[in-house]
Amino acid sequence: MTEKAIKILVTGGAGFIGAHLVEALVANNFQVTVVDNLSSGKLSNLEKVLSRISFIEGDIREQKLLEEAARDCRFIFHLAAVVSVTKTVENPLGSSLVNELGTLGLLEAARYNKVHRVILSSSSAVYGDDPRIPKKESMPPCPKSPYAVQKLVNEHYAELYGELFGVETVCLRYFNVYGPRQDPSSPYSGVISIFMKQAALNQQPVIYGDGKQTRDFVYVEDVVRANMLAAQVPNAAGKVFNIGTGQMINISKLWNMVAKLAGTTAEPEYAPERSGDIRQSVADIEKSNRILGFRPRVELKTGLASTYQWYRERL
Ligand code: UD2
Repeated sequence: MTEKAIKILVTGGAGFIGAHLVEALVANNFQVTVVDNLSSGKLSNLEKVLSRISFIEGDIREQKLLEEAARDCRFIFHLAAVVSVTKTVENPLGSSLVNELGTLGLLEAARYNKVHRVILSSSSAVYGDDPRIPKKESMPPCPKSPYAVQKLVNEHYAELYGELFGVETVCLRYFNVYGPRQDPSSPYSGVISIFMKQAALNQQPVIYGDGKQTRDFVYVEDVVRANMLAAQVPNAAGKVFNIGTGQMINISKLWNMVAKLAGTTAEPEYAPERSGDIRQSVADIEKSNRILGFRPRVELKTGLASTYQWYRERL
């Protein structure tokens, strides 16, 4: 992707993942428009590229705004969403207006503007608590939260827009994404961002449950590359892909790695397991490897080190 002046719309471009993607697109000389209502994203995430993009502070529930923002765009990367599972449980209707109807509006804007391809951010949440691992795209979805239902509905709409209207779509099911700029401020923030903050401040972390639950942590730069591949690879259209590393680590071991990096001896406090917590999660990345050519490049140790450096400079 090195052509000049191709127009690209990124919704949620001021968010943690979105801003990394925008930086990569700008570095490749694309003409980028960002739509973000700054409800969870921050303008400071875009500070390095703000003078080189068009930034629209706006909401994906505004159809006219989407239709204008998508004008002449060849690609749309759709990352805007209510990203907190808890918030969608507290407010299923309100979150659905953003996560479901907002996405439908975006697909309409893509259809209306004859956008070549839309890349949608989905989630491993669609697998729910099916205990089988690794998670394969062919497994029946088992959504256990409004968030997961909303993401799954989007996947269905995406496929349908390809079939009915010829709008190419690709859905990426992210596993646990981490890296610089992830906001550690809520208890439901990504565990790595929380551990980083606690380690840097020499605070005691809380581990929910026995710490033996596992996750597949994927570095944000690898997620950005997955998005770029999803835009480029011809036969990715109409498909859903897991984006993880295929490796899992348990939460106690994760804390040990972070503590070692930070040189802290703080011992975790163990608290009761969170309700609805999934025991084991790891992606099967055979399909994304085979079709997208996706191979995660950043090992956990390396990704944690660069993430920790970022937090240490800021805390
Ligand atoms: C991830 C996604 C969520 C959804 C879900 C689908 C993130 C941030 N969240 O939730 O959006 O897609 O997967 O299954 O990627 N933990 C601790 N101590 C802490 C914080 C967390 O022990 O201070 C544990 C937590 O109980 C869980 C694990 O760490 O077992 C990971 O927690 P998380 O909130 O980072 O992500 P997860 O997998 O629950």
